[in-house]
Amino acid sequence: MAKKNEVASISRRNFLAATGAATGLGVAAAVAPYPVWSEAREGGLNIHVGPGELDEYYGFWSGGQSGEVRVLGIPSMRELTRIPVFNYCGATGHGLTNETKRILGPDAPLNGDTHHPHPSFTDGTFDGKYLFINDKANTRVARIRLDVMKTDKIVNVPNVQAIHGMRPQKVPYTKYIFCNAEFRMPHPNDGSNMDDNSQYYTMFNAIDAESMEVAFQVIVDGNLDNTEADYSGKYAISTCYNSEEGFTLGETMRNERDWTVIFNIPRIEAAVKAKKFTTLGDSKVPVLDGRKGSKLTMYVPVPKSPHGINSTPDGKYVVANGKLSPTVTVIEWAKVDQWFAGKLKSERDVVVAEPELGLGPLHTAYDGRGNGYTTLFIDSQIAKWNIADAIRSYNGEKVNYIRQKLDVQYQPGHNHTSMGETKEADGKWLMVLCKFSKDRFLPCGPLHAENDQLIDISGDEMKLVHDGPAFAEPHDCEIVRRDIIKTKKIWTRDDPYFADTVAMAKKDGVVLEKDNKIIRDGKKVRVYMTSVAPNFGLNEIRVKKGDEVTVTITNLDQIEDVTHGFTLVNHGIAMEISPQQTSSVTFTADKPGVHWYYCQWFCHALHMEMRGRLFVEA
Ligand code: CUK
Ligand code: CUA
Repeated sequence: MAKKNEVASISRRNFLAATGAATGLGVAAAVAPYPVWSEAREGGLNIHVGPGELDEYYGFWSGGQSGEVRVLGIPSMRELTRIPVFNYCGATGHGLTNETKRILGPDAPLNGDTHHPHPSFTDGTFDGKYLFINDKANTRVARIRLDVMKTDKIVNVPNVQAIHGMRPQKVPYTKYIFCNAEFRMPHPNDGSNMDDNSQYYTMFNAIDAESMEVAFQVIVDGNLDNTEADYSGKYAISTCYNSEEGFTLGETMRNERDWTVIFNIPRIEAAVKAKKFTTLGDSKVPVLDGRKGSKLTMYVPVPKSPHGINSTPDGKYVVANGKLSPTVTVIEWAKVDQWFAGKLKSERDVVVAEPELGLGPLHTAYDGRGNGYTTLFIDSQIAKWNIADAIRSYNGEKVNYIRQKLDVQYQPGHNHTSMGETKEADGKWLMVLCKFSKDRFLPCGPLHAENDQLIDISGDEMKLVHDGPAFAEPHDCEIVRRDIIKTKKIWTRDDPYFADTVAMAKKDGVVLEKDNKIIRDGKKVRVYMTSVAPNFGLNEIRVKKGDEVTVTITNLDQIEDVTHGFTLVNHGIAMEISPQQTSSVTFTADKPGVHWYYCQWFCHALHMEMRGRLFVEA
């Protein structure tokens, strides 16, 4: 114990010396720009990130049924920010401002069910540009710009219901976001044939990551659960838990084997180019038939209702997790090449191992040292197993491929290792997202938090080091090295996020960076003003009852962290205006009288005085 303390105090002293140098001498900051988290600790990694220290990783968490994305520091598990995506956010005005309404589209529902946050890739690793996230509830996919951590595009996927599994292409770069529509539905879905199962199907979808338009859709047999991309850029692979094409629970559990379906992307692209596709309804998206017998797909039978699907960081294998079978199925990509080249007889010939791990395997993560870490939902455990040994065992050798089983609290779903979804898996941290937390936290009524558990996997043994409560089922997360993410400190004036608003001001002859003006255009009133702590450019706005009022505010402050806000009392109006940002909101002035507006972000000693009056004449 004494020895442990000594180690801790030495590393602390080193840390203090380092910060002292950084703050004392301006030049030192170039070498160590911020106090760094120190890795050393006897018998494992250090999870303590002290005041003023910065985490080593960004964690991107799905916000589950809240419809948002959360950003955490790892290993501290401090919540750094929340990124509103499909939800309404009362702090930033996401869902309310004109800039965010343009992104959400007309009549967008303000709920979402997010599961799978995934950063964009270049050459098999994260490039820090975008984060993508699905909305199962309303069949959407969103893109978040990581430089400002704002949602910048949302696409409604047509002709399908419930986008669930989602992964970006890893190689050569994220050209497509692959995403599964989970539920089969009748086609056309216009009420004409609701009972005829033979008219039901679902589709695999590819979204162009730059334009965020759907590039193609592929009809499949069965349904689609999770999906994954390979490390050659040629394939995507999805799990199907309903090969029975049943509607009830009993029906979907009948078969001992369901399957994974592999999509041959070059062949699909060639078919699209050769115009060998149809379209559905009003949609122009190319639709291809990838049902059994198609040259575009391959169906690999795997036991039973598989769920998660995860490529190994060495690029050689992909693992389908059995869920209702105690096994996971290891598929070798090189053999998939052979099958598509007509060199293998059976689809099962691509399977190179099927290790038995325990009850309810859902998802597998990797350490880059040849081991898999599989969540066992029913056993409430993580099984650490060796991939090479599992293959040996499948080939008849007597080897034990299980390395360790660790209890987790309780019922884990996804798990993720640091950088583990890339070729740069570094084998330091494992995050396990447990669905139940029961006795782990102070009770807060019947609805319990999830429990996100941090496990040190740097040594031979897994060590549980932290419990992290999380609201409304995150499902999934990503752990990204911090040097990959490069964020802006303040907005730049030419940012596309508010370019449409800037263009509208230009039409009104307004220079946003200096003008404070009210423009009347029939029953429409456009108010332009600046903000500089602690002042709005206008303290009075006069309009008439029934006017449609658009308030556009440009924050001229250039100092990092001086965000202003605009809240109009009793109107449900509030928005964020960060340094050098322009934000706008439109509402109807339907209540005669005086209504105060104020800055709701504490920005200055005179922040309370940053306010003005809206006069609505009867
Ligand atoms: S899913 Cu939830 S535990 Cu939506 Cu990726 Cu597996
Ligand atoms: Cu501006 Cu508070």
